[in-house]
Amino acid sequence: MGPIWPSYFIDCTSVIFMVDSANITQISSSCIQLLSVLAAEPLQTASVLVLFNKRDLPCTMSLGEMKSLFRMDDIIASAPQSITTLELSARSGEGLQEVLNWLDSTQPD
Ligand SMILES: Nc1nc2c(ncn2[C@@H]2O[C@H](COP(=O)(O)OP(=O)(O)OP(=O)(O)O)[C@@H](O)[C@H]2O)c(=O)[nH]1
Ligand SMILES: [Mg+2]
Repeated sequence: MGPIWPSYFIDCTSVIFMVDSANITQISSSCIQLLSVLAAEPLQTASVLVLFNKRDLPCTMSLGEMKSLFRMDDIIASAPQSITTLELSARSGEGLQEVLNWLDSTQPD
């Protein structure tokens, strides 16, 4: 669905970019998609959450390994946006509270 994402960028103040961390074969394309989202003109001042999902499944890499494959430190250092990374299991709900806290913190008072 990546090609139609830009139709939703206008007036967008927060972005949650969800990565399927159980799908190793999609990691490089996911990283490229993330870079194109971060480069989009309407999103230059958005708050961005990169969310590594499906952390309940076995055989997934550690969050540190995922972030290293994404070159997340370089991305955070060079992107104009404020970027947060969190891990989640949408199935078990583990990590969900941190996501809600992040969402709450990005809303204007
Ligand atoms: N184990 C687990 N399954 C999840 C989690 N989040 C979503 N799913 C399941 O993942 C399936 C949806 O596939 P996704 O890969 O998330 O969705 P998608 O990328 O739009 O679909 P594909 O193109 O098939 O990959 C559903 O069966 C969900 O129940 C999670 O945190 N843990
Ligand atoms: Mg998928």
